[in-house]
Amino acid sequence: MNDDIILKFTNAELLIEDSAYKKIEQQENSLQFADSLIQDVSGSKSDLFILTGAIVDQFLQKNIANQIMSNYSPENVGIIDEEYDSLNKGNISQSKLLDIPFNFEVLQDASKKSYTNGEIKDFTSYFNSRFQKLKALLLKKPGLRDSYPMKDVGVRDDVVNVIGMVNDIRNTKNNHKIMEIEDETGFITVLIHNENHSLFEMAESIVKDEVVGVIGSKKGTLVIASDIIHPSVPRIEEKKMDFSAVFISDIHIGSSTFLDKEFQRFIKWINGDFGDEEQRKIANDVRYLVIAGDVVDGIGIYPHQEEELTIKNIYEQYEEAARFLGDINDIKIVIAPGNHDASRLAEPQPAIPEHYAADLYKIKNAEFVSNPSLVSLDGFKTLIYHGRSFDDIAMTINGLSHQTSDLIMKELIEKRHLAPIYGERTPLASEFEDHLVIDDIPDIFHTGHVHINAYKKHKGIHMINSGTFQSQTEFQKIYNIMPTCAEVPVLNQGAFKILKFT
Ligand code: D5M
Ligand code: FE
Ligand code: ZN
Repeated sequence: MNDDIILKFTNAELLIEDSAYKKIEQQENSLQFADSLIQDVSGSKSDLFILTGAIVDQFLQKNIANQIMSNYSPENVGIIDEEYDSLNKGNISQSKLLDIPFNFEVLQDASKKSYTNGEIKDFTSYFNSRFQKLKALLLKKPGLRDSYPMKDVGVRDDVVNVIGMVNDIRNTKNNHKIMEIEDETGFITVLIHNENHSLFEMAESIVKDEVVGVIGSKKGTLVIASDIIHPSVPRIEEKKMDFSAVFISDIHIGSSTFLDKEFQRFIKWINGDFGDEEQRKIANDVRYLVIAGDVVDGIGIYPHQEEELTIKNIYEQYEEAARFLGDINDIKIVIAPGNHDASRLAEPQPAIPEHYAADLYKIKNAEFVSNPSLVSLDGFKTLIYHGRSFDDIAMTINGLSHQTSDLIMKELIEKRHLAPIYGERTPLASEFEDHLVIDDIPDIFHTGHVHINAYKKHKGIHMINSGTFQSQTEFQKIYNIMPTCAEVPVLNQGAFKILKFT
């Protein structure tokens, strides 16, 4: 690698992906090119820390477009437009329905962004990406603007002010908390005293591998925390919603506990053919149906699953799903995978592969996205995540459970990460970039997986967990999980409603 190029990006505090590096190196005057690229990305408002190949491409295209525009003259205007259009095609809404003006856009999708080559260095890159993204968010917090590298904690006399990833957090014998955090330069041990009641209570929900800011004072080799700061979100301005969107997940088609009749009723309702006048009125302005994973029950997901399957073939399960969803008229259907679907299990899960779900892909108004993904529904940014990490959070944080997924969602929003705990039940792919960081603040956060409805508005964000169309399974009986079946959350012109199909 050309060290001068790398140095420029290091100085600008930008990580650079291999593919981006190669593209830059190919440029005629690569160092100058690197300078103008750095200037361009530093001027943009986004929180960018990893320079991807795609960003270099965009920059290249923008430069070509600028050149074309600077050649503008009345005689060649037609050609300019044509060239300019073709340059910008990638950014245009991905709506397949040209006759109905859906304003649908996929804003973030990890399906085709897997850079993993299986080497250990990817694992380091993954954590580095997580750390850099979250650190940049924390650096914007007033209390952390003066934070400094951890290696300096030992040599400075002033207030400790650092940002680090949590290596470990545990209770001491005297019921204080000890937390070890690290950054690129070192690590420190932080004591959270139980007499600092509010801080101690807040620290109950800190988990391994999240990134926090710590303000405190030194006492020997320890740092006594006076404040711990999460990346968090500001209160968002709520927009006026003049349409309705329906949120479901965990349909589990193919399972003997799939609620066939109830799902049929739901499909009839969404088409305006079922329910009382009020319910039909709601159906009438539904423009979007979002499905947050576990469309089918899958095969080989848990031991002896075949005994609980009525459709024992994955292709046929998706064919059945297509028979139901194919009946839906004039509504855009956004489909993300869950842990029962035929996608890679490690998150981010790419969209359900067409190979397994050919008939679903034939539905003209269906869109397939990754888990997680961010889409825009007529301007409403919707973060879709199946919710596998809820198992880890419910197991780790006292007071949180599958029944309180709204509180779990709030924790994830405040931590700005969808699956902070590494190495428990949620398999995370060791990608170059951490796609589970919540970079962009959504208007709607939709999850599933726990099979229990929940709703809360947090700082203006609608947080919705959609229940299930599967009755209680043998597994859920053992864990005493009582699912909410066939009760469907709807954002009806901005108001949260639940429609029952039982
Ligand atoms: O998840 C169905 C339900 O089972 C949901 O409430 C989560 C719970 N579940 C699933 N896997 C686990 C593990 N490993 N531990 C605890 N609870 C779990 P589904 O994804 O539909 O199988
Ligand atoms: Fe499920
Ligand atoms: Zn699930």
